[in-house]
Amino acid sequence: IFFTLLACTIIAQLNAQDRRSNPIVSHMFTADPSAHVWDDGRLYVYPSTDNAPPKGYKTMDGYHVFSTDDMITWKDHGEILHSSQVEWGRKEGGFMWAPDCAYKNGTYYYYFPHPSGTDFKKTWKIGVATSTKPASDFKVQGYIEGLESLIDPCVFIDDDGQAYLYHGGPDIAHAYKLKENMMEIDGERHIITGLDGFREGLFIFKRENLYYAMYPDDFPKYNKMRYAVSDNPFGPFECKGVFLDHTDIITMHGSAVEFKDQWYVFYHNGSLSGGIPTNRSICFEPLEFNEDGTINMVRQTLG
Ligand code: FUB
Repeated sequence: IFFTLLACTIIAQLNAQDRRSNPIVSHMFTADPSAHVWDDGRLYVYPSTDNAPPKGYKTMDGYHVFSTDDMITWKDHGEILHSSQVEWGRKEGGFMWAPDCAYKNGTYYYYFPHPSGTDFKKTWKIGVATSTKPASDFKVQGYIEGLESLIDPCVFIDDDGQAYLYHGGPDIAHAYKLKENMMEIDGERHIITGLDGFREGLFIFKRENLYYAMYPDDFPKYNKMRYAVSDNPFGPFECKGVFLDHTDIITMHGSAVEFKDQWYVFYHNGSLSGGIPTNRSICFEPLEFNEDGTINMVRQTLG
């Protein structure tokens, strides 16, 4: 009986792995996945939305949220924010690029890059919307004052409760402490060093007292995902190299999270559109760490 039960358990686990498939969203185009596990025990992914062709990065106009409790079945919570709701945003809309979400003291803080003027290169702001729920009822509160015009926010909260804001791209990353209100920077700017070949899309996580910075590099034509480590959230970081090879499109952007005792990396590719760079799709793979904290090369799966 014991061996029969063991065999059934192993087969059930293998089936669960077989039933997971990439990309995880197939009814629309999604990109830049930022994954988090909240207190309700579900894993939430906050991506950006790509439009159907021939539209491009300029017309990315709203955000959906997806969640799961088994890494197999994904729920689309619908659109949670649209550029038309951003009063301070550029009047032409669009440019709702890679977001992130953080949770503190009963509030979910949703951070999104968006330009405030027609000259999108010089007017990027990091907007903040808040809600008491992880996937609905977000209201835009404004933007974080005092930042340079950079994209791709990431908010990391350390074990002591201190929140850090990172943003960056192209080619430079800045970091700040955030005040308790999660909407104002606290203290001086730190330029993050050691991110060899940094392009954009910085994501910070912590595992066993080591801070990991994962980021798309500037590898020509097709960006790859590299990582760097530090014992301080402001760095300096030490680059450890590529752990996720390039996909079929130029951009790379993602996140890493632990869920039910397994680490995962989220990223995007062009598998649903046949490699159209502005019609991306979010995927995930298991992430394996070695005893010394290094990350094994990730095997990308499709279908
Ligand atoms: O999705 C729009 C932009 O493309 C993101 O902000 C970048 O990280 C890149 O993925």
